[in-house]
Amino acid sequence: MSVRKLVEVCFSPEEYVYYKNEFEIVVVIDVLRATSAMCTAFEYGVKSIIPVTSIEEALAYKEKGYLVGAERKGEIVEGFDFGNSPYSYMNEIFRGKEIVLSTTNGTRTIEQAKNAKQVVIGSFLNLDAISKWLLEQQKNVLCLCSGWQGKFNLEDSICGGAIADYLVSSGLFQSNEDSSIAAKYLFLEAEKSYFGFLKASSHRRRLRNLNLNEDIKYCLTPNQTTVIPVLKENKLVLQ
Ligand code: 3SL
Repeated sequence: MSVRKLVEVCFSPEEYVYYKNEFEIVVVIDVLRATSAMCTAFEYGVKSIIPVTSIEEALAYKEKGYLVGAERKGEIVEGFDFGNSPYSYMNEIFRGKEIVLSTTNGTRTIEQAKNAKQVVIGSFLNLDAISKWLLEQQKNVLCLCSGWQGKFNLEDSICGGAIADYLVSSGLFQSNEDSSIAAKYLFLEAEKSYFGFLKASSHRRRLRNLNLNEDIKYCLTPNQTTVIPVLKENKLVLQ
């Protein structure tokens, strides 16, 4: 009998320390909105994205002439070209370009995971594509949720639960951790309407207060792209 691979869901980057080393592939998830924005950027022709954690690093790239996005607490940081709205990447100016992005949680999570054998970007937007690709790889997978400033969030956990459920349903993967079981039940409850299920969630509220309801709807609509961004030499590129 062949041994099944592992798929687990880690609820926040702060807990990553308890999981690292066991997993060959880490899927970084920040549904609202960093990893959704990244998937959209690749769908619209961006060549690569350099994720950076600090505003200072982002500024240094800007001074070198790069197109640079920076977001903090949902808003574009003053002086930068764009933030985290997927809609801002639906623009021909990005085609073929290497761009730079710094966000509140998403790029920080990528930084934490960067020493894993493989880091890939997941969201609802590329849910089927990434789930099928992970199944083909036959490696241990960790879905690493970005959460919000170290805390649990619903949307990333549900997306992690969706990926884990797909892999476990194949019979070729298993989950052992309670976080993964909880994520799966959240996903099963939420999948009828992610938008409805997340109505009261903290980040939906935060973004709604910034008039970003359209971004939320877009980010919660699965399978709008088949891109699989991967981290290679500290840059995200297409798989
Ligand atoms: O935290 C992040 O990386 C962002 O996705 C947050 S926001 O959606 O831009 O508010």
